[in-house]
Amino acid sequence: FNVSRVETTPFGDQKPGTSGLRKKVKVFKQPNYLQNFVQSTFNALTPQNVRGATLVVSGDGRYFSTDAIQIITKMAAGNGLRRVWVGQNGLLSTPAVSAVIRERVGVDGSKATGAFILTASHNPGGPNEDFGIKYNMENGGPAPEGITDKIYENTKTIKEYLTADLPDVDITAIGVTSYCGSEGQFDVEVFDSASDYVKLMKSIFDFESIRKLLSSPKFTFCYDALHGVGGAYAKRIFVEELGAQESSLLNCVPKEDFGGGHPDPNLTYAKELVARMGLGKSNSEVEPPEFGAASDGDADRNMILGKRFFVTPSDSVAIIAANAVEAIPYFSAGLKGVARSMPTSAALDVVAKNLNLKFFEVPTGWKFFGNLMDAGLCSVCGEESFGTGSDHIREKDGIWAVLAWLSILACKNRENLGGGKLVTVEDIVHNHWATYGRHYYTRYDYENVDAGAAKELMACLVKLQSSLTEVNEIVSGIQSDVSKVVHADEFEYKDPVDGSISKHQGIRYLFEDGSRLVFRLSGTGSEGATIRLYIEQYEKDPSKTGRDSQDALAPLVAVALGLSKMQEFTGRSAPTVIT
Ligand code: VG1
Ligand code: CO
Repeated sequence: FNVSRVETTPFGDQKPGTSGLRKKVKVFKQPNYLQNFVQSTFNALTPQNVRGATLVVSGDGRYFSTDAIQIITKMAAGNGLRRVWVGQNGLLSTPAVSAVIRERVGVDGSKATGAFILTASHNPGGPNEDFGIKYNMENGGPAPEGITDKIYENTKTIKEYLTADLPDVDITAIGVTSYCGSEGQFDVEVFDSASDYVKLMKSIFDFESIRKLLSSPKFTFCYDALHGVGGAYAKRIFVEELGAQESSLLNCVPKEDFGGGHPDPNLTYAKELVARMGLGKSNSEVEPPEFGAASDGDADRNMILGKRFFVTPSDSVAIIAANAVEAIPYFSAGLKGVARSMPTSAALDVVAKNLNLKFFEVPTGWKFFGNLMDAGLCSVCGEESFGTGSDHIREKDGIWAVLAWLSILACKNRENLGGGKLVTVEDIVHNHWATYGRHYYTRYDYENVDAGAAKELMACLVKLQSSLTEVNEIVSGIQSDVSKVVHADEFEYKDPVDGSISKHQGIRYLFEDGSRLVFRLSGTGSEGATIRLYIEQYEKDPSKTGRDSQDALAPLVAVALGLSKMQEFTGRSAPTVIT
């Protein structure tokens, strides 16, 4: 093949957000748009991670992925990479990509040094929806800010990109295709999307004990992939390895438009599962399953449900951490430490304190956990946004979280499967609250609001922080029975491993009784702005942990909406999504 240099001009809008570059498909389809970003990324890497290197390219299978894979493969050959690895049909979940970078050995003994993950995660897909791309590093984790900043700088000055005149590669058939260039050979290896990941899961969990749980007539199970890439793993793991019935899988055929849905595993968008679990409005006669779970488009997020019961993601990571050593063989030697993102509730903090574990609070986005894990400081971590994971890889991991919960259920029911009453998801959560107290928690998302108005709202909240007296006057004017604001700031993080500093990571109002209000602008949207409001209140008294969370939090919600003048700025009387 021949390599050519193609002239191009910069686009001004290629700044990666919380998790890569996410835009409408029509933006990505502009001539040279994807090429500019890919070349800017190659130019931001060290030469040994480009020339002669092995690159993984795959994603959640959304619309435009197959075109993107062809473009990137040709550019990889043009930039002197030695080989590209592609999951069959271009499918690899985000956690599977991380596992492949870390664990997979190619047919010729090669190892990958990075990946382009093609996904916009929980955002809808299709010709009029979102596409996304993100680069992951040698450790299997998202590129840190130092690299994403460099990529962005490069996109502002790019003049040319390199590409090779290869024919389109067949990504449907497993196997290696070799091409001969003037500077040497270039291979494309298409491999099974699931096997490396399945192997890793089997090395972490006790599949035999989960199999026993799933085969017990007392236990019923349901998993919804929302037509995302999780479906490519669900059948292999839950049905073939663990013996679940095929009828327990919902929407497990990956589709490039996610069946027209919003592949976000929450109570609003995972409608079918929510109804099946007895949480919807429909009063179905059928008894809901004991356990239900869903994952997002790229299968790194998870939602955990019990029968007519929702587990908040903040509680989920705390409960996994509290039970990991006993229930999951991978952790049997103990946890190195735990971490959560700033807006995630402090449920994990209480577990860390009780179990005397190292604890870290990082900004939103999985990239911040990677350094801690690489340094051996953190085993289990999570985010309130339905992200949970561990140091087995460097991404959050939806199916891992489901297997972690199944492990805990299997462990708690070891003696009960023959006779005795099943310990349910709800029991596990209630017992946890009884031991550690409960963090009432809710998140309000105002999606696609006017970007200017959102900025103004945030600026006002920052300005207000300079006078706590004024803040408390406003607070008591709205609601006399909430405690006082004792501290207000913008969250700033100093990475304990490399010393790097990330500023402006969310506006916090901290109350005397431990309650918190947090405001952030989303960094994953593709249109307008999304305001996220996080509300939390701690209740230690075990007789008071059973309230409805929206009721319990109503006073704080009123304070948050008043303090931020939410309706005045956004024109919205209600959020788009409440979690
Ligand atoms: C959101 C979540 C954040 C998560 C990120 C990527 O970011 O809040 O916790 O890490 O999505 O998840 P933001 O900036 O929109 O709040 V995924 O599954 O979209 O890769
Ligand atoms: Co995702």
